[in-house]
Amino acid sequence: MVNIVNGSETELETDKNTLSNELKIKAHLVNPDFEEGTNGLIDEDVFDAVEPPFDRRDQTEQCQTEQAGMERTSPVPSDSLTSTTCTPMRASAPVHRFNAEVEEMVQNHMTYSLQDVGGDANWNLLLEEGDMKVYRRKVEENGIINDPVRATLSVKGVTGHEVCHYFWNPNYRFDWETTIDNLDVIEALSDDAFILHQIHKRIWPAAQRDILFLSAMRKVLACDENVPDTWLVCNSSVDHDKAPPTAKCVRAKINIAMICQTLVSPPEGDDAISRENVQCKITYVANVHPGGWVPATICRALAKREYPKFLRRFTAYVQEKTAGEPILF
Ligand code: B8X
Repeated sequence: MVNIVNGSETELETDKNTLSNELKIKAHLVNPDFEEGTNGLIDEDVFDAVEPPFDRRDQTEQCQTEQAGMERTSPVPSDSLTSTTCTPMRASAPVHRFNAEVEEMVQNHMTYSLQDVGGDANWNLLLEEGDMKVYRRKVEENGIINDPVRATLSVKGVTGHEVCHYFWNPNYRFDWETTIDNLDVIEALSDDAFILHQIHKRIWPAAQRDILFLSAMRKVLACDENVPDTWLVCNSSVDHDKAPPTAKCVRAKINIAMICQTLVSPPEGDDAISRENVQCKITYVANVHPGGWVPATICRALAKREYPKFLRRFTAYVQEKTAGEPILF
């Protein structure tokens, strides 16, 4: 298990063998968006317009992974839309104890998450920027906001395999993820699945959140030669004895997928395929249950601001990392 804190660089040793490729996870530099004492992600005017802060914890309070009682949780249910997408099972896959859950999640995302929600009155278009569209469906359960978010966008010059590689591999997390304080690799399940613990930066006035999740990358072969293969990463909450919930963080629950299909336009004449001929069609779906009450206005303002910001930053990062590199299909 690796505990990543600011300023240190560590190598990952796992309970099983050392990972096939060593992971040196760089420390997260302090991010100017999160100067201590400011209200972080939400503008003052948004905050002033909502209920008085309901959580008066000291803003300097950090949450640590401490031994505490385990509680059984299950992943936040994925959004249920019907689809006729072909979903062949994977040809061969490293087997681990969560394999069945991963296969079920992959099937669900391939069946439901790729459906276009643009014409669905239940989904509100939050933002349209170029070809990026971010939709949200309003869901409130027992007074707690649990809005599914769905985004579609195309990224020029990169493949679905490359997008999933940089999204899944924790080695790169601090390069593009600006909303986390801490990242632990709890267990390496196989060469395409980890269990990770992330402590997210506090979103004042809400209590600090952490998430414990299975992160698995998969390639789903298309069953029709006219349909591209799909690469996807599923991040879904699990329990693990080594990272029980603590009193100092509210444990949010996630069911998130980055689903990618590579589109290739034929190169001129006999030219080899270059990055000018490829683009990645992304469908990003996020179900985040905050784990406890957060003012609806804060939750919704946060999602409206943070998901587009994350998608812009992350996709630009992949373009930058792959520029000039051989194409990974
Ligand atoms: C989002 C929110 C909160 C997350 C977790 C979150 C966690 C994205 C995971 O796509 S990811 O799997 C990338 C790995 O980090 C992932 C977002 C707070 C709940 C009260 C906790 C909500 C605040 C929203 C948000 N925050 C950051 C980025 C996007 C959206």
